[in-house]
Amino acid sequence: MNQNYLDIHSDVREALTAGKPVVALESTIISHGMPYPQNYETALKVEAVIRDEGAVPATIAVIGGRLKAGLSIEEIRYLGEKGTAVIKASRRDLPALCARKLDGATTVTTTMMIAHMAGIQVFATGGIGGVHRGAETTMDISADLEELSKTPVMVVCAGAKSILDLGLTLEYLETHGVPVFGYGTSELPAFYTRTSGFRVDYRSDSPEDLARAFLAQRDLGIEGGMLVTNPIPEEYSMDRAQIDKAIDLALQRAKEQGIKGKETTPFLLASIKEITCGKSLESNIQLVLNNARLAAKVASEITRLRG
Ligand code: PSU
Ligand code: MN
Repeated sequence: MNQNYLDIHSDVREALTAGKPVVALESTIISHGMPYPQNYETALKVEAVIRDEGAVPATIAVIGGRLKAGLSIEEIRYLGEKGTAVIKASRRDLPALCARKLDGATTVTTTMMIAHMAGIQVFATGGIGGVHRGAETTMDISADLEELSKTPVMVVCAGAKSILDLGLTLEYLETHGVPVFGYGTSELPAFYTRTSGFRVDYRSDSPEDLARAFLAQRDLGIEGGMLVTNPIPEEYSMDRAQIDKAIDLALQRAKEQGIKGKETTPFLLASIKEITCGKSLESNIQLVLNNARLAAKVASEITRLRG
């Protein structure tokens, strides 16, 4: 049984039992997505934003082989300090981590899995993984896309970075039946920028509309989740030419250094941060807070409509 491996934090358990809104958060963004101490500070700020909206945050990770839905402040600090020394845990990593009682930072994939085991339906993050550029030869496609097609969790993100092939990522999601919504936009946001030139399936202008779509997906018995893409606030969005240049340089470095497999995404993210002299970090923090706010609103609508 899942439950033999799962620890649900008491605040999260109480909220779920009382039918109150809960928002899941991932931990790879803490360990691999940002440097210490900004990662730890941001993780706490994101939780605070969710509480301000009247929902309960559940940061998810694997600690000592236990699947954790909801972490203490000490556990968040521990993951932040340990950083990239924590194993980046995707679906294929859970068996070994649980059996060997190891720590793991959950990606979008494993955060969705553990959220679902705990009974949490809404999850906020920064960016999702997708189809990498050149995937026609490398076959590097993030497990996040497969998980979205299997697990009934709504993922609120700021789109995907153009380290990926955004067109192929949308094609993959279409094939696997994952609905992609744009919040206040018809265009897929590209993380640091509000636009990408690619269209989403549906524009949505309210948390209630998103909640209704999610509930309809459940009522229809359609497996899988949905992707809500929320553009970075205008004042924090970055200059496209600057970010494109940084991405090209990062991709070139990865190629030169022969970076492969699970190292690819963290390597590219860290290189972009270095190339933009940390400018991208503030944008990254702000878009995560923005997504957490929206996710809490949608989670509240889901509980209201269901209640
Ligand atoms: N993209 C980002 N920031 C991130 C990630 C992706 O802009 O932090 C992380 C997420 O945890 C995501 C994972 O689920 O990387 C995808 O990794 P991969 O491409 O190896 O599947
Ligand atoms: Mn990959």
